[in-house]
Amino acid sequence: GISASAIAIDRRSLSAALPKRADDAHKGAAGHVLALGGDLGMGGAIRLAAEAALRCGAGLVSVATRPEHVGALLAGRPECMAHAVPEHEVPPADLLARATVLAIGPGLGRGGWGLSMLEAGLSAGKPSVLDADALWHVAQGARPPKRAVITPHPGEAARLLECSVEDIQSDRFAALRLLAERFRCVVLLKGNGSLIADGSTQDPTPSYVVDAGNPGLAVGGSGDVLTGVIAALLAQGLAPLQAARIGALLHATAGDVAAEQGQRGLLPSDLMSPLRQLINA
Ligand code: NPW
Ligand code: AMP
Ligand code: MG
Repeated sequence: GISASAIAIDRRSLSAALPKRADDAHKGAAGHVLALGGDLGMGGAIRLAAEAALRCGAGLVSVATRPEHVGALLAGRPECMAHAVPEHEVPPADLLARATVLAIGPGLGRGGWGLSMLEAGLSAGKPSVLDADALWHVAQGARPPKRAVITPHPGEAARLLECSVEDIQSDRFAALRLLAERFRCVVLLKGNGSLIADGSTQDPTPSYVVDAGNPGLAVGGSGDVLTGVIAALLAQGLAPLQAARIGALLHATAGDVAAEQGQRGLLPSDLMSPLRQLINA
């Protein structure tokens, strides 16, 4: 079961979260993140996730998205590999097979294109981060795979538990516990004081509260960056609970660094440079 109190984690937990890179490291050793999402009108969300994965040290990052978004994605971030997935198609099996980790959901959309992208991703059986519209489809009955991290904001948590946002926010620990019990995976309940718990084990496990972050992070695209951060940590070998804990802490702390220039007007893109500094600290 999940305990009712939580262990507070702050930026001191970041030091040595990741081992130093071996001198003879190569890109294949740092994992391959495949990000699935970016339906029409939301191509930026999947680009933010992909870029965050690169800035957090993933060796390779591929994106499968709408054909309409491939040009802009590559123009803005040529380090990504981009694969066009037209309507009524799914990412090719060999692309899914090559990935170490999947990040599914940023800008995925709630239509058939997004659902079949999600189903193809789930069938790959890889460690996965499910966020945003992937969680919309989970609320409709899709099941998170083994070794999944789900990252609902309070609105998504309410949809997953079929209750109101007020119900979630009035007892966030209870919501965390219910999500962990229902979905049997690692849950990160986002917000002011993000909470993390592991529902994949029956053993008593502590939950964690992130003692960092600020309301400057309340801006579209912020959560999409977090998805990429956690995926990069999974790709570099952290277990799902560790990846969620360290990822949430990195993201919130990067938000605090970025907010030194003001909370209003903070852009999710501003998190990239602090993320890089903090993950190497
Ligand atoms: P309200 O009504 O605003 O008060 P959705 P989404 C509630 C993509 N994006 N505390 C909120 O409440 C995402 O990746 C693309 C309390 C509302 O009811 C997704 O794929 C961007 N309530 C897609 O858009 C940038 C909260 O939840 C509902 C809450 C939809 O994602 C933006 C909203 O949630 C965006 O990331 C909180 N902290 N947070 C891009 N540049 O391409 C939310 N709510 O309906 O799941 O919509 O989060 O905008
Ligand atoms: P999303 O709603 O998916 O874009 O995710 C928003 C991200 O910003 C999550 O990581 C939240 O924890 C963070 N965030 C949003 N509002 C706040 C706040 N008031 N204080 C701290 N973190 C926040
Ligand atoms: Mg989001």
